[in-house]
Amino acid sequence: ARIGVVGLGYVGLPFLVEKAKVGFHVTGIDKNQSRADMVARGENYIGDVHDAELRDVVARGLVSTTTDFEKVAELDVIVICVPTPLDSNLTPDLGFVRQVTAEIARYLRPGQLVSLESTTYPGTTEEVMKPLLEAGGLEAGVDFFLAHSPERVDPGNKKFGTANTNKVVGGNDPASLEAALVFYKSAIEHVVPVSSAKVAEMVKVYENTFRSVNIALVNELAMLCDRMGMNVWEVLDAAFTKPFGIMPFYPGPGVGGHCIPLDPHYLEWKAREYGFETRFITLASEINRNMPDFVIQKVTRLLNNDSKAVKGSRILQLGMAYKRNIDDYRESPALVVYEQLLALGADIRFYDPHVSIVEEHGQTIQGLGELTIESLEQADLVIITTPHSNVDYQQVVKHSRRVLDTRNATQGIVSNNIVLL
Ligand code: SAJ
Repeated sequence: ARIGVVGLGYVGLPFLVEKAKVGFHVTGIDKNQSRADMVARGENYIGDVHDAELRDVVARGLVSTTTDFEKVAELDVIVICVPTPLDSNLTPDLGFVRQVTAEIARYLRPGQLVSLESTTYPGTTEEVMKPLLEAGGLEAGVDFFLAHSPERVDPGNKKFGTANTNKVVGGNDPASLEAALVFYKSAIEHVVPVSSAKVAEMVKVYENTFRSVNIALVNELAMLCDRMGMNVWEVLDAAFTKPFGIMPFYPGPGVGGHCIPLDPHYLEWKAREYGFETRFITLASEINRNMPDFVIQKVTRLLNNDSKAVKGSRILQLGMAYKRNIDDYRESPALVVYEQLLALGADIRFYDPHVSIVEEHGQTIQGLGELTIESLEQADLVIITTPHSNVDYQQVVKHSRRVLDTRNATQGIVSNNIVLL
């Protein structure tokens, strides 16, 4: 079968490599010419993809790329992995999904399978994709197959990748489900069929809502423990010794990435269409979005204790990526903390072993090229916002006047100049 993957990002490119690795010819379709060219040259730009694996499948002639949708006519399966952002008032923006689906519809032919992997509200495949794809007269489930299978990529996860993460699959109809199951089983160890595309869509937004709500719960606990003069990390470490009925979540400076802060609002929005006001989603988002402010409050208190104002204080921030051991700083709370301290007049610099430069709001923020003892000693305050594994926190604590650790990255290091979130 000839496979097409639309969207060569952190979901599409790993998927392309996994399918090519098991021998399929895969066509990567992306509107970004430079991405299409890089993939065609076997040049990787996604952290979770092994450079050598991409080079190998390209060298074996199993990969081609294009920015042009007319190649769709030559394919048997087309998988859509384009972003589903929110617009300014937390309303779903299916612009990319609609755009690529309309393009696919122009070249759709009998026998093809189209599968949407982007995270979206329950009903998208049936209410948005299907009409667009049937516009040319072909009928879903009869002339072509239509399915939804949510991506479960966890960027930076070394244990679970595309091939060994259970994959939920829902079809527009039984024939479509059957076709999708055959396709997904060809490169994924365990596939989980469900009764409709809508169920598959709901599964995914529930998964992300589950995370957002539980992260917000520990964030609220962190703020309460701060007020009560208790160590939330000690409370949580002890709570997670319970061998059943609980799972570890930890507080932090906020929730980043383009999934957890955003995807739950797709469900909130769709629920309103049914006259149902969800409450956890809004509440969790508010608490998580408030965490950078909470960090700023703690910074202000710490400097105040040393009779220093934020304005003019030298602050070194360790971590800009939205979570450990990756280079992605989209929606990163660390960036919010940095920008707020800068706005308060702090003399702030950042070091992140995975992020050397930040391009945001048309501005460029240059990070320190290396973490020197001098940069630690010069700082009035060092803030840890992303707990990357490849930073020597012993050295950080040893050479810093004071450390505000928002991620418990310094766990196990005994020192009286560490303050935890
Ligand atoms: N975070 C906390 N405390 C926690 C867990 C996470 O503050 O206990 C923060 C992280 O630092 C990060 C944000 O929340 O800023 C999101 O972290 P995440 O662990 O949910 O990771 P993502 O968003 O990169 O990927 C998640 C996937 N992660 C896991 O399941 C562990 C998974 O939910 C989805 O496959 C993916 O979103 C997606 O694409 O939807």
